[in-house]
Amino acid sequence: MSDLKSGFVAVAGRPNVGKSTLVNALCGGKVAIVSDKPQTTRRRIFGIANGDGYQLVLADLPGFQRPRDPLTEHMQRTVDSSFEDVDAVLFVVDARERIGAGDRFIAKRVFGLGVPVVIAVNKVDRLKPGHTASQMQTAAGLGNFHALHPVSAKTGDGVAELREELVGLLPEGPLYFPPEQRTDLSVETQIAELVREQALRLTKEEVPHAVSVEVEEIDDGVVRGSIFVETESQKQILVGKGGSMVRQIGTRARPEIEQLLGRKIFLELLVKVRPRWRRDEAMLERLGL
Ligand SMILES: Nc1nc2c(ncn2[C@@H]2O[C@H](COP(=O)(O)OP(=O)(O)OP(=O)(O)O)[C@@H](O)[C@H]2O)c(=O)[nH]1
Ligand SMILES: [Mg+2]
Repeated sequence: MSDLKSGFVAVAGRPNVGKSTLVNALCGGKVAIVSDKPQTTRRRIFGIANGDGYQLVLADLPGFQRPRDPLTEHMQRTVDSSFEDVDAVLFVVDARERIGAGDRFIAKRVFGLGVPVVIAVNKVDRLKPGHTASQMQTAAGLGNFHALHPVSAKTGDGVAELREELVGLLPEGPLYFPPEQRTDLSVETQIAELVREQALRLTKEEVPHAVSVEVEEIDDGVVRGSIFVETESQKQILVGKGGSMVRQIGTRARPEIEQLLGRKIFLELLVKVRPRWRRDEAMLERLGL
C-alpha cells in the first residue's frame, strides 16, 4: 500500500453550475442527485473516485448562498467548514452564465485557503468555441489558479483530464474508504435523496425548496418513507389528483433504488405537512441537515 495517492478535494461554486453532475462524472457513477432547480444539494456528500494508485475523495457541497433561514444557514455553514483540511479546491463556474459577482465572492474565499485551486468551466457542450474561449479568459481572472479546464459534466468531455489533474495534486496517503465504496451517505439517505430528486423534477417554483424526504424503514423488500412539505397546499400538489403525483414520484425513483439495493422493492411514500420545517432546528437535525 505504499505510494498510494489519496486525499480530499472540496467542490465549490454557485448554485446550479453543475457541481453534483461533475462529481458524478468524476466518480464514474451517481453519488449526488441533480436537478435544474438551485439548492438541490443540501449536505456535504463525499464522492469517491478510485483508480490505479489513487483514491480521490470529492466533497460535493451546496452552492454558495446568502442564508435566508436556518436551513440555508446550515447549508452555508457546511460549505464554510468543508474547506478545512482539503488538499485542493475544485471551483466550478457555468460557461453558459455570466461569470460575475457571485463567482468573485467565492473566489475571495477559495483563493485564500492556501491550497491549489483548479477551475472547471462547465457546460461547454453546444457552446460556440469563441464563447468558451472568452468565458475561460474571464474565469482565469478570478484568481491565482493552479489549472483551468473546460468540461462538460453532461457529455463527459474533459472530465478524464480534470480527474488526472486533481489526482496529481494528492499527497501520498492511506485508503480513506474501502475501494468498493462510492459515497459516505447511508443507504437510507441515498434512497431519500433519490425520492427527493424526483420530487424536485416534478414540481416547480417554491415547492421544490419546501420538500424534504426521510426514509424510516427498509424492511424485507418494503421501503417506507415520508415526503415533508410546509403547507397544506404544497401537500395537495405532492399528493396530486387521486395520489397521482406521489405515485409518479415513487415510480420514477424506484428503478434506481432497486439498483442500489440489488432487489425489487415496494416503495411506500406518505406526504406529510411539517409547518416551517426549514426553521425547525430539531427537524433539521432529524433530517441530518
Ligand atoms: N448542458 C449541460 N448541463 C449541465 C452540465 N452539468 C450540469 N448541467 C445541468 O445543470 C443543472 C444543475 O446541475 P447540478 O449538478 O444539480 O448543479 P449543482 O451545482 O450541483 O447545483 P446545487 O446543488 O443546487 O448547488 C442540471 O439541470 C444539470 O443537468 C453540463 O455539462 N452541460
Ligand atoms: Mg448539487
